[in-house]
Amino acid sequence: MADDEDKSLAKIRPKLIDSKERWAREGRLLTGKPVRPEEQRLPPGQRKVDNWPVLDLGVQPAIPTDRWKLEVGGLVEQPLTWNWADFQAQPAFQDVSDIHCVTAWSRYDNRWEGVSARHLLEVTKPALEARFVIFHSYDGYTTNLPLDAFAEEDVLLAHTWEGKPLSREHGGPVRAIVPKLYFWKSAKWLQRIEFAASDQPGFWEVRGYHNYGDPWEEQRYG
Ligand SMILES: Nc1nc2c(c(=O)[nH]1)N[C@H]1C(S)=C(S)[C@@H](COP(=O)(O)O)O[C@H]1N2
Ligand SMILES: [Mo]
Repeated sequence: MADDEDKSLAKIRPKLIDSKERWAREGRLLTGKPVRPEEQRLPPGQRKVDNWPVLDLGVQPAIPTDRWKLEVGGLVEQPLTWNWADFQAQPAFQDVSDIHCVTAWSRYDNRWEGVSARHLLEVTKPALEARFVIFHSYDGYTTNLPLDAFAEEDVLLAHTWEGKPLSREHGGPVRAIVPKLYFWKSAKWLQRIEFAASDQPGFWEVRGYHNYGDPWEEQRYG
C-alpha cells in the first residue's frame, strides 16, 4: 500500500521533488547558527512573509465535508472514525501560532480553530508502547513525529484559519498544525492518524528532510 502511494506521488511533480532532494543533499539555506526560541522569534535562515504560500505535490484533493472522515487508529485503546458532525461536536480549541516552512518563509500569528491533539489523546488513549504518530493524507502524503511532539499544547487538527473555513489549497477540510516543527510536518487534507511503536519516516523524510524538523535547531535535512 505504502509503495503504491509512493509511486503515484513520485509521478506528480518529479522536478519539484528532484530539486528538493538536491537542496537536502547540498544543505541549502543552512546558516549553522541555531538560536533559542526564547531569544528570537524568527528561526535561523528564515524570512518573515505576509502572504501565505501554497505548497503541495501538484494535487489538491477535493473532499466535501459530507464525504470527509478522519480515522484514528493503531496502538490506541479507543480507535475512532469521525465524520464531519462528530468532528464538529468535539470541544473547540483555538490557538495563535507561527508557521516556519523549510523553504525559508515564516508567517506569524495564524489564528487556528479545531480540535486539540490533547483532546484526541484523551479520547483515543494511546497504548504505552505507542511512541510515534504518523499522519496520512487524502493526497497520499505522509509525515511522522514522536508522540511527545504531537502532545504539545499548541498542536491541533484545524478546520478554521482567521475565522474562515480552511481553504482546499491550504489543506481543508482539516489539516494538522504542529507549530514547533517545520511546516512539512503539518499534514494537509488529513485522513488518518496512526499511533505506532516504531517510527515510519514519511514522504519528505525519506527524501532527505530531517526526521524531526526543529526550526530553531535548523533541522532542515537529515
Ligand atoms: N497532504 C499534504 N500535506 C502537506 C504537504 C503536501 O504536499 N501534502 N506539503 C507540506 C509542506 S512541504 C508544506 S511547507 C506545507 C504547506 O502548507 P501550505 O500550502 O498551507 O502553506 O504543507 C505540508 N503538508
Ligand atoms: Mo515545505
